[in-house]
Order: sequence, then C-alpha cells, then structure tokens
Amino acid sequence: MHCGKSTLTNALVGEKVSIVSWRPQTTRNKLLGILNGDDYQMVLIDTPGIHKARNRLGNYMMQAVENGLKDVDAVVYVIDAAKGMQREDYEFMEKNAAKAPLIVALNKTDAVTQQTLFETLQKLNGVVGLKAVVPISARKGENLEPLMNELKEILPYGVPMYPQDEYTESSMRFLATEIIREKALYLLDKEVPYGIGVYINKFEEREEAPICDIDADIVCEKQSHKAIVIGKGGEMLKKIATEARKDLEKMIGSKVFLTLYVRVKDEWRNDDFVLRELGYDIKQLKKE
Ligand SMILES: Nc1nc2c(ncn2[C@@H]2O[C@H](COP(=O)(O)OP(=O)(O)OP(=O)(O)O)[C@@H](O)[C@H]2O)c(=O)[nH]1
Ligand SMILES: [Mg+2]
Repeated sequence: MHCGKSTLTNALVGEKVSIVSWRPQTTRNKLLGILNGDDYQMVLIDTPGIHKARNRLGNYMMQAVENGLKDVDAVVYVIDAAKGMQREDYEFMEKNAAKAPLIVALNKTDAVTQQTLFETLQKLNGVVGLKAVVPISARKGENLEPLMNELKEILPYGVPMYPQDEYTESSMRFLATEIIREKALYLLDKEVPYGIGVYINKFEEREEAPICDIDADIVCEKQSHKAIVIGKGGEMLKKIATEARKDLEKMIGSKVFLTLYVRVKDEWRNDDFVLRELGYDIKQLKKE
C-alpha cells in the first residue's frame, strides 16, 4: 500500500532515490538508498507495496518485496496513520516479527488528529514482538530522529558495503526511466498511468559541452492509451517531457535534451519479453 515507504526512504537518505506519487503501486522494484553517517553506513531497501498481483508485473513486484525482506538486519514496516490498522498489517507483523527486529513507522501523523493517532498506537501496543513503534511524518521530515536511533541501535559492526559518497545503486539510465514514469503517473488519468513503462534508447553525455541527450520510449498497453499519452496536438507528451527534463537536469547536473516517443505493446504487463526489456525480469530476481 502507498503508505509512504519511498517518501521515507528519500527523507532518510536526503536524496531522491525512489519516485513518489499518490497512486498505489508506484514503486515497482527493490531499490537501495544508502545513508552515510560519520561513523556508520545504513543501507535502506525500498520495495513495492504488498498487494495481490493481477498480472506478471505484479508477480515481479511481489518477488521484489520478498527479496527485500531477505538477509536484512531490521524491517521498518510503514503504516498509513490516515488509514489506520488494516488486516494485512496484522498479518504482516505476525508473519515477520520473529524474522528480524520489526519497527513500525506510523506515517502521515500530519494528516490525522491526535485522537486517531492515539487509537492506532493503542492497537499497535497490543501487537507482540515489535521492537518499536515510531509515529512520523515522512513528508514533513518529522520525528525521523527517534526512528534513526532505533535503527542505529540494531546496526551491526562492519565495514561499509558501498563507497561513502554513494547514495544509490541505481544507474542514471534507470533513474531517468523512473523520473519519466513519475511524471506520467502525475499527469495521466484513470488506468493509463498504471500501464506505462519507460525504455531508454539513448543516454549520451556530450564531450564538448555539458549537455545530455536522452531519447526514451513510453510504452503503453493500448492504441487508445497512446493517443491519451500524446494528447491533443502532442500537449500531454510535451508536459511529461518538460516536467521530466527539469528533474533530469537536476540529477545529471547538466542541460538535458529529452525526446520522448510513445509505442504500444499490447498487454505488456503480461508479456515476459517486454517485461524483461523494461527491466522487470522475474527470473533474474529469483536468482538473487
Ligand atoms: N500527508 C502525508 N502524506 C505523505 C506522507 N508520506 C508520504 N505521503 C504521501 O503519500 C503518497 C504515497 O507516497 P509514496 O512514498 O509514493 O508511498 P509508497 O509507500 O512508496 O507507495 P508504493 O510505492 O506505491 O507502494 C504520496 O502522495 C506522498 O506524498 C506524510 O508523512 N504525510
Ligand atoms: Mg514507493
């Protein structure tokens, strides 16, 4: 569920490692955020939200969740305070409390009354096996320190796994596809954005000038969706490109020339070949 896992990951890392939108199933992969402190390194794993898979992309996403829970030192389970405790929350906590220290981050405290918050906290009080419950607002960056302190307590001693100036394992190409997808999620309506995938055809930083040329395909599921993504007179595609370019320029630190194309792959979310092409290779995940 879209309770704010990616918002929290970004807030803790202090960089945008994961895209965010109000739509469910925004995150599709297992993503790393690397947090480098003076005397520690913490590797955060952001995953898709747990949901019933309705297609092969959904299966891939649920495998990503499973992988994300493997070999971790702690699990931060994020609950949306505005929604309160759901049956799935109890199920998850019951299933996972014994596997690794389980900390609940009760998120979106800014969006609920004290009374609602109190009631949910009381319910959480009754759950056995939790290491801690920390009310937070990931969006406002509130109360993140107590959460960090809980996590630091659990951190094992060891050498850093990543160079200390790194905050993500994702490639620029991957981050570029995600940024474009994020804008599509914001700007498109109804079921269209859920069937969007992004493929980078060209990603070239020019040698002679600080300019990056990016050509990408927006893959959608139906001919009728293609028309919507392009919009009247190409307006929608232009909007997506303009919004994406701003973020890409920030990320790359140079001017970006972004060209977007739209292509249709019927029902690609159930097509193993296209899924692999777009980077959602479940066989690869299962090997990890
Ligand atoms: N009011 C409020 N909204 C928040 C907070 N944290 C996240 N949100 C919003 O909740 C929505 C979902 O946030 P995400 O971070 O994408 O959630 P997620 O859990 O990663 O969602 P999926 O990747 O779809 O599973 C976005 O609109 C966020 O802006 C918060 O602390 N307060
Ligand atoms: Mg997410």
